[in-house]
Amino acid sequence: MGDAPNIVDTYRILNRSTIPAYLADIPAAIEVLKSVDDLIIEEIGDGNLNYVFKVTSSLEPKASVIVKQAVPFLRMVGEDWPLGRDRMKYEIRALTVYNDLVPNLVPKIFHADEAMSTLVMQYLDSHIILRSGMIAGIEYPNLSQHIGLFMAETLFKTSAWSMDSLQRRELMSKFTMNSELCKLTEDFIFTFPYFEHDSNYSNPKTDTWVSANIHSDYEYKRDVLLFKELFVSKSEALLHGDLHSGSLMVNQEESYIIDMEFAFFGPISFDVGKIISNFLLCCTAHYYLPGGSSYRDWILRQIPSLWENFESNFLELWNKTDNSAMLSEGYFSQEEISNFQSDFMLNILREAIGFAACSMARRTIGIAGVADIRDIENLETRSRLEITNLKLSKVLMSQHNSVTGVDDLLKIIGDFYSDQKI
Ligand code: ADP
Ligand code: SR1
Ligand code: MG
Repeated sequence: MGDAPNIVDTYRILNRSTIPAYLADIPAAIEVLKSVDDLIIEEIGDGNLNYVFKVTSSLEPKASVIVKQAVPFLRMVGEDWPLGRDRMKYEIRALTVYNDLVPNLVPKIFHADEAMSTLVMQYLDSHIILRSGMIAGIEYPNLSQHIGLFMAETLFKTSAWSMDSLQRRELMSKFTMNSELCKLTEDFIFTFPYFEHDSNYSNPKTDTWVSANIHSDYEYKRDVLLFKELFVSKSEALLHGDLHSGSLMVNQEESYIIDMEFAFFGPISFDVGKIISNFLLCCTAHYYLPGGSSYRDWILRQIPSLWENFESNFLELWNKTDNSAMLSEGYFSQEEISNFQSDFMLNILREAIGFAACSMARRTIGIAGVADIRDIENLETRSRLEITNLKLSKVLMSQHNSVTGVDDLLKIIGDFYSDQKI
């Protein structure tokens, strides 16, 4: 028998003292920072899972890079909740795919280190997290166009409608083991919020309503279970997997998508539904936040706009594709394909509405809330908005299958808000 391979685990948790030496060996980072002497290093992570450092040159105060590292636990809970570091492997792989497909919509990679679970990337210097911008009531003129384009390019081009069968299965194999993060989604979006669970959030004013109207509503919970099944079983395209307003960094001209560690092959509608739900959560919040009706109207206009941008770009890409795992020249006529496409897109919309309903419920009842609502100090006000979001979740869930287009969705939402005394 030969010697066992000498496998050395090089992983160590980085901190402000060790980052300069780590970056010293990374030419692309040195090119930005010029030197690793006297770096200004701040931990700026506000996410739920990882550590994110902004590293700035003392020679050029405008030159910064981001160092993002996964640690072997869930940041928002602490070391008591172990979580494998593999998530960074999938973030690196997905960001690499996105840099090929949509280079203007994602940060550039300077260094990707699976062994250290670390990504060194472009610092987005004039952008803020979309959630903060929306809480502040800022309108972004190009946002829905960028989100629609991002979803169309990434979801179509990693689907069987676009890719060759063998290449696609090879790409899928690089994401199938993102098991722990898929499990987090299965638990925290589709399971724990729908019964009494220790991890759930509690607002005494909301809890009674939840137990009478969510935990005791069999039909609603059955529909959630059907969406859980869809999430678990439909491997349609490479998803971002966590496309909410905390995963976009924006300014008036540009939008960047970050934080793709939940990437896996799942149902296209999951990404679409998640982003729609985050617009709705913020819309409800602006019944209390100062944006008022004019900002709520702006938010609601973004939903058809992002859908239409997604749909038109997705179909344009499809119509340029003759051969793929699913398509062969001569197989279907253009008219037949057009009919098929209409049904296909409608099905994505309906599924997206169901996923949006689940996402609204989990952000209200589950551990990981949204600042739009959870940062409201007055528990009574917060509860009113929470119950509004849960009622909207139920309306969306019960009506998702009757929708025949995005205008119907908008009407359901508009009618819902006008019936409420918020
Ligand atoms: P997590 O995986 O823990 O959710 P995120 O990827 O969402 O972490 O990053 C946390 C925060 O770090 C973001 O909300 C943002 O403020 C900041 N951040 C992340 N990536 C960048 C970047 N490329 N440029 C500037 N800031 C960033
Ligand atoms: C414990 S669940 C943490 C959540 O944060 C991420 O942003 C995902 O949405 C995940 O579900
Ligand atoms: Mg994250």
